[in-house]
Amino acid sequence: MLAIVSLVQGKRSQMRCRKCGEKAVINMRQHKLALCTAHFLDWVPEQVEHAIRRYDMFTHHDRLLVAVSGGKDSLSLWDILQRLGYSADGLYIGLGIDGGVSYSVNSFEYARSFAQEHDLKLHVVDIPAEYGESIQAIAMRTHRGHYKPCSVCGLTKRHAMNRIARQYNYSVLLTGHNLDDEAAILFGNTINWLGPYLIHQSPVLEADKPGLVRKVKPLCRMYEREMAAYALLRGISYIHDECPFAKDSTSIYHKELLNKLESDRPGAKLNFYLSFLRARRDGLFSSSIDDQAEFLHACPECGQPTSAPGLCAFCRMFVQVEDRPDSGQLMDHDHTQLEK
Ligand code: Q46
Ligand code: ZN
Ligand code: ZN
Repeated sequence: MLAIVSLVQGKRSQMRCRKCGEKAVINMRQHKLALCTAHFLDWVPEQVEHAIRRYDMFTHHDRLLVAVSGGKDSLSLWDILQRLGYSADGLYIGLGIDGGVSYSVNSFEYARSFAQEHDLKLHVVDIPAEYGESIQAIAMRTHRGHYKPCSVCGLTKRHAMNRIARQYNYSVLLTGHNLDDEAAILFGNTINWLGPYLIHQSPVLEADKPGLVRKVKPLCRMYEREMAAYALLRGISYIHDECPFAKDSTSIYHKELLNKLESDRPGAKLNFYLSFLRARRDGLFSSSIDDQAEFLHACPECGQPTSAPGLCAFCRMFVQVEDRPDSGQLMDHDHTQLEK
């Protein structure tokens, strides 16, 4: 409970729930809203439902697949979906990451336990078992990412998510990206003026090309701090260790910068992201630079859609031999190169 108390900012002892007057457990300065445990646990699903409807993400008739990593965001999202009455299955992708903390082994255990406790279906893709190599080994062999396997990891996860969603006829794939993730991605894309990535950053990535599954981010308006409080207050067990390769990453540095801004100006992160979505909706980012995404064809090896000539970027990793220059700059079909 100490961790929750520390989430309350400002005049801690006097903070009262705006809805019932009981002692508040969290103060969200960005919303000028303090809430007690019960009202906070009601408020979070209401916010998520609002985002689902606001961005037309899915309905109760869709077949939903949630990508779960064993972390607080994706497990909380799965929990919220149950509470909102959506039925959703899970997908865990084992990457074979150890990093001295048995990261993949432990994160799988949290995802598996959650599914078991709630009697939910969990698909598991074990990359080392299926492809014979961990993502670290692939990164070393192909020289993608200069000993940091994030480029290989992102490509592998996107490939596996789309493959399983298609194979089992899910209509929507959900990820647990929260507002802090989205704001950090947006910040990175903006300071580098990565036009194609800006065009495609959205709470919803439409399945607008054959072979692509619709992807949505129902937590895109939820602060990371709110999701941490939700997981703790709901008693959700999740992996607290970050992936060992997340350390010193650019996206964490961008998150820290945005948190400094947020602490001086509560709501700055949300405003940055929502203003971007409004500008994007109003056509500020022209689609004329989006030509690369127009010509998708089925990869001859795996059948997944790709804009690369010949094999898709994922399959190319397995025919790639030593000293090939880094091909990580090739754009994947969903333009999420900078995402986690
Ligand atoms: S899991 Fe994969 Fe992240 Fe680890 S290897 Fe990098 S991209 S940091 S979200
Ligand atoms: Zn209350
Ligand atoms: Zn392929």
